[in-house]
Amino acid sequence: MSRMQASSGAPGGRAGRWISQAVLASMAVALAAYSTFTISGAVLLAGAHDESGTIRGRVSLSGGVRFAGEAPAPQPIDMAADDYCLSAHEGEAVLDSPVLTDENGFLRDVVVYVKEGLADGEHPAPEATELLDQEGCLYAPKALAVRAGQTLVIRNNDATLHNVNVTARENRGFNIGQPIKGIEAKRSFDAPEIGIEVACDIHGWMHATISVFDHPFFDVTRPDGGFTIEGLPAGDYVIEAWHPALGAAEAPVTVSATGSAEVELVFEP
Ligand SMILES: [Cu+2]
Repeated sequence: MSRMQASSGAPGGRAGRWISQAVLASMAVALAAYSTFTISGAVLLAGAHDESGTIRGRVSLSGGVRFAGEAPAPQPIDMAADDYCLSAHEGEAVLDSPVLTDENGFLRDVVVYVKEGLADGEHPAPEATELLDQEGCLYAPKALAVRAGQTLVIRNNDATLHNVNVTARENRGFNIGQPIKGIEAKRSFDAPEIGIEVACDIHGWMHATISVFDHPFFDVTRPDGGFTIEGLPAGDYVIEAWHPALGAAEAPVTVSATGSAEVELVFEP
């Protein structure tokens, strides 16, 4: 864990603060719900539950709904350097910003993960692959999270040349050219690392990050800033939110088995 802690706050390095934590669904609520239709009792009740808790939350800039437009306004990307990229977005402006929020200040593309409190244990990488796509001369997603050892497919879905220049600190970086539409490369990362940088040297606006975890307890925020981390044993944890331009913010969370803890993480510009 120490390696992850050391690397997580490094780029940007600014600490945020946590605002509130409320444990919502308690055992009492769950039991009350079951009592209305449970006749045969304990067996049904035990079988109906997955004995693990969930952390749900949102990540925002300056406190979500109290947001007053602190994020820089997204600017149009100038794709004039490549006719293919221009034609891929004919008639539309492609807007981008290092910090993307919705109208209420909730942040997308933030990596949220359990930083402290997990019991020691092996979590073998899943068979399922993850995809980093290049389409319309943009990365999709801009923030990707994978498991250590998991196969990452990197695909060029454009009829133009991209190169994929990956700069890592704890893992081996690489730089590959992908000249043909539909071409795929497979790679994996061995060590946990937050915020591995991905860039295309041909199209200077193309940037993404890959974060690598040796456990499954992480998520990347949706456009509404929301995230969900499921399957946690009951216990006390520290979760951290990391964003390449904003740094890290953390919060303590208590999770009850079969319960759901609600957290809001806030970055202050
Ligand atoms: Cu490119």
